[in-house]
Amino acid sequence: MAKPRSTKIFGGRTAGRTARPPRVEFREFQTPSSGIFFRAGRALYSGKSAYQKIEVIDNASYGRVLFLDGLVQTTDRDEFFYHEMLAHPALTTHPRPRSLLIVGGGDGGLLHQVLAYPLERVVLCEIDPRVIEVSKAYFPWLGPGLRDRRVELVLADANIFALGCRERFDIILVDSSDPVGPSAVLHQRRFYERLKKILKPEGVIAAQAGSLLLHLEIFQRKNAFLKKMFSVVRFYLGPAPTYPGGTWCYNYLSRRCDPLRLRRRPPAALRYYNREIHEAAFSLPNVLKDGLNRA
Ligand code: AG3
Repeated sequence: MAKPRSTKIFGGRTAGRTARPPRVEFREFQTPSSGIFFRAGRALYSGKSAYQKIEVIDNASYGRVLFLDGLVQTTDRDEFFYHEMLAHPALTTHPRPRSLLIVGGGDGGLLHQVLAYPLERVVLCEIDPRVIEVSKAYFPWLGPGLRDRRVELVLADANIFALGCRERFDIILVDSSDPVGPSAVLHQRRFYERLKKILKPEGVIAAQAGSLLLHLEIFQRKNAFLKKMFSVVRFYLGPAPTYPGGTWCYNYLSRRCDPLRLRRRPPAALRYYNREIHEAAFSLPNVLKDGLNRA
């Protein structure tokens, strides 16, 4: 698939004919011929870091939207679907989670979810310091999370961090970007081998896997190598209204934990996740079941 990108279109059909200020459209091409757009004023932030293009806009319907290399990462309005589904299935099924590693997640949305549990230590491993700075300025979740005494921020490529890391974690959450493009390495066998080495024997990995509609072939390959590495390899699903295809897939990986044995209540006041959602999320539609069986 061609690399998606965001395009800004200055002006609109009414430009030049009315007194309205020019509007800007920020677009993600989710496929070469389709995508999503957000109208906004000028970007609140737009810059290029050593790793990627970073943009933050304010949209009347979705609030703050963060793009990395033109791909929507998070919006005020719908981030809870994704962040709750990446955090809570692992955290409610692990017998006694004390330490947790987040891979990526520099916007802080996932960090906010996990800090609601009585964890002792949380490491946030983000490659791009500029994502941290920009998110601190424009997303309210990040500042307090980073000031929490339990949190250590490591600015590093997770692939390299995992290789040299001597610590073992109870839970690892992979909040990467798409399985195609620059973050593809975070969906590959070598990376998972490294993660397995820094996971405690009874540990759980939950990882964002990609779009149900667009990444099926990648899931087939991933499932094949994961099955050789972990005795528990499950996919689960959740809504992601602003991501390609609208339904997002996650992996639950463990050597010992049963993803359907809930051991504790999730924090109060979540907006999507609950016990029934948890159980339902592991029921897979035929398109995914059949696709994975074929691999
Ligand atoms: N990480 C997953 C983003 C995937 C979105 N893909 C896309 N828009 N093509 C999100 C990071 C939020 N913490």
